[in-house]
This record gives sequence, structure tokens and C-alpha cells, in this order.
Amino acid sequence: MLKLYYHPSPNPLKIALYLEETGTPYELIGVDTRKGEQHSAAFKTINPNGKTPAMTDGDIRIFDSNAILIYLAEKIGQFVPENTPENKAEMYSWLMFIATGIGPYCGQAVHFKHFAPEPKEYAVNRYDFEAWRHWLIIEERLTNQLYMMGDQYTIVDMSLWGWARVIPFILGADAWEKLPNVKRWLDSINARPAAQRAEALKAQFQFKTEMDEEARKVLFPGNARLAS
Ligand SMILES: N[C@@H](CCC(=O)N[C@@H](CS)C(=O)NCC(=O)O)C(=O)O
Repeated sequence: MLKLYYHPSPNPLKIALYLEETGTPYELIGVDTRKGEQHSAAFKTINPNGKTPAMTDGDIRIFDSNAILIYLAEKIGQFVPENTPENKAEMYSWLMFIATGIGPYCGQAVHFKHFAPEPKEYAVNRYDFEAWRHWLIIEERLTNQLYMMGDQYTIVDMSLWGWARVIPFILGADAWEKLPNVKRWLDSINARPAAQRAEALKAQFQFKTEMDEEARKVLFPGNARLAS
């Protein structure tokens, strides 16, 4: 059976959504990243990068959320557009845009706005600007179509959904005023029973929620260099 190594955060949620949408049986294994479980030797044999999500399929291991989505889509064959060169070019382009743009810039925007010490004005400005720039490209894309690939709901939407759920935390409470088409698209996915099941998975665990000294140490290990 597939095993999903999971924490209730944007990247693992993408995979949970795909599995729930397709009704694929899987075992859910919690990785409490605020307690540092992502750094264990056992977990790093599955994801050498020490981050969630990761997955095993028998003896096969897969890590990095969009790689997992592509692997699952090829294995299960659902929520992918018709297999044409044009569709594949478009799908891979948006998946990479999300993996290399939306994810990292949103992650850093959250880090500098909510967790970094002062002075941070330069970094907040840079990452807020870039996170906005990426989301405004998505806003444009969704202006005249229902989903990222057109009329069809696909793994590109699922990948984006992981981050879109937390846009107010990333961009600010008034972000939806400038992203009405992203909001319309997000509401349509949030209304899906599979999205609600994916969101509810966290109730199976008691993940640490405090961002205390221990959590900062394991989530931001680079800070140790500043103290020395
Ligand atoms: N590129 C990776 C990024 C994974 C990632 O940053 N995961 C976060 C949760 S959304 C995590 O595990 N953070 C814990 C840490 O950085 O120690 C992916 O798309 O899967």
C-alpha cells in the first residue's frame, strides 16, 4: 500500500488531495516537523531532503510534492489532460512554475513576515513582491478559464491548492481583493468533498503547533550559525 509521510502544511496537502480525489487506498504517517521528525535517519532514507511530503510505493520511494503528483498521475491515470504534446508542455510548465516559484517564494514570504528576526524589511519586501508577482500570473491565467489547464480539473490545480488555501497568511488578510479569480477557483476546490477530507486528516494526529525554541531550531537549522 502507498504510504504518505505527511504534515498538515501546503506541500503534503497537495498529495492528500490527489489520493482523496481518486479514492486511492493509502496509509497516512505523520511527521511532526516542529518536533524535528523530518531529520530522523529513517525518514531521510525516504526523503534525503528531510521535508514533507514523501511517499513509498512498496520498495519505491518518491519525494518532492510535484514529483509525487506526477508519479501518482502516471500510475493512476486520473486528473491529467489528454496526452498530447501541447497539453504535456502546458502541464509540466505550470507544475514547475508552482514548484520553483509559488512554493519557494510563498514559503520565504511566510518565513520573513511571520518568523524572522529584525531587521527584515529588505527580505520581506523582496519575498512579498515575488509571491504577489507569481499569484498575479495565476490570477491572469484564471480570468477566462475555470481551472489551470482550462475546463478540466487536474494535478496542476491540486498542486496550487496546497498553497492557495493559505494565501491570507502569505500575502495578507486583504489579498483576495486583488485575486478574485483565484478566490473563485479556490472556493470551487474547497467545496469538493475530497478537499474537505484532505483538510480533516490532521485530526488524526496531535501535531505540535507552538513555534517555540525547539521548533525554530529544527525548522530553521541555519540560525545556529548566527549564534556561533
Ligand atoms: N520542494 C519540496 C518542499 C517541501 C517542504 O518545504 N515541506 C515543508 C512543509 S510544506 C516541510 O516539510 N518543512 C519542514 C522543514 O523545512 O524542516 C516539495 O515540494 O515537496
